[in-house]
Amino acid sequence: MQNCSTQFLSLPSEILQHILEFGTNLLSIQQRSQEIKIHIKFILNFQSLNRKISSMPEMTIYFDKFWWKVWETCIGYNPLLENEFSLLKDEIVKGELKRKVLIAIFIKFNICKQPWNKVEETKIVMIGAGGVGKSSITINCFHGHFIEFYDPTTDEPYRKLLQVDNLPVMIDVIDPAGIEDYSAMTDYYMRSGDTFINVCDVVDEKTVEQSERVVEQVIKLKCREINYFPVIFALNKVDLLNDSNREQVIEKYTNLINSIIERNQLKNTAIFTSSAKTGENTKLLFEECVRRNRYGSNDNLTLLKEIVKYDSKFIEISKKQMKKRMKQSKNCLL
Ligand SMILES: Nc1nc2c(ncn2[C@@H]2O[C@H](COP(=O)(O)OP(=O)(O)OP(=O)(O)O)[C@@H](O)[C@H]2O)c(=O)[nH]1
Ligand SMILES: [Mg+2]
Repeated sequence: MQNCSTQFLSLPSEILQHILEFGTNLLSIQQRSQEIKIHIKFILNFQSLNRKISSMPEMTIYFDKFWWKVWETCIGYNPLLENEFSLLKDEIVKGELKRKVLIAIFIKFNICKQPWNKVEETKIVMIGAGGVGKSSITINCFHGHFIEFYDPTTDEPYRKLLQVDNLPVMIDVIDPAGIEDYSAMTDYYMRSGDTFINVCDVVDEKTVEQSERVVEQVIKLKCREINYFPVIFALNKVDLLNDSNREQVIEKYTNLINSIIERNQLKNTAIFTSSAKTGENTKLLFEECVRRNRYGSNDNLTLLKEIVKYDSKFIEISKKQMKKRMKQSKNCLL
């Protein structure tokens, strides 16, 4: 039997090109949805027309790699859930990876009505006490300037197309009033938000403590089994700290926030310093929301689990039915 690399090299050059291009040029391919479709169609046709080559053990390794890449690119793989994904991957590689990936693509893009070329969207809700700088951070990111005077907000929406890691994403930012003025509308925004920027004021310790109340409210409203929705903490107004105490204050508040994260079992969080006045990290906060939302959602893991569970059952039933039919046809006297 030929070894793996010889097998690989003996593949027709078109198929080699499709496998290699798909694997090496992921980012740009993600932006060109039409090309993914072409790669998938090509490999799919090749596998069904050249069953003999495709079913060689060495070849199935390459094709499994290809189909897993399709999964990661089109459906979504969360590096934070690496262990759970690799367990499932082992399970589905044994039972027709291609079939399961195609089912997932079908469900995701046909049933969920999310076309390939739809621009990704993330809804971000600014949360925190009044006067901590929620509006200032948003204005700084959206318009690039800073407003000195304080004008308490009444629910402001913002919408902007960003490029995060070379991929376009439409962000919708809701900037409600501070926790002191929360209303039924704020509950509505919190429920519908994908990601939260929880802002604290580094010159006002009580706002760091208050941020836990906001977290508790979000948890209550989201009502998830696991608190996987991203919460990005912003230690804002760091421009007001002087060099002598900056490190100390930041460390103290980071510890406080870490204990809030632990107590409330938040699973997808990050802590950043920020300043709406100097622009420090304001854009990064929104970008991190997109990244966390993009890679951190465990919906895809749930989808994969369901497919593994139900498709394996379905395959078992069809095999039994097939055996029964074969038996019946053997008994047939015609
Ligand atoms: N020095 C400094 N001042 C800031 C910063 N961010 C906000 N401020 C000031 O803090 C005050 C309150 O800022 P806002 O952005 O209105 O605060 P908010 O959280 O939106 O307040 P509410 O809408 O009432 O909940 C304003 O006077 C801002 O100029 C910052 O990073 N540095
Ligand atoms: Mg505001």
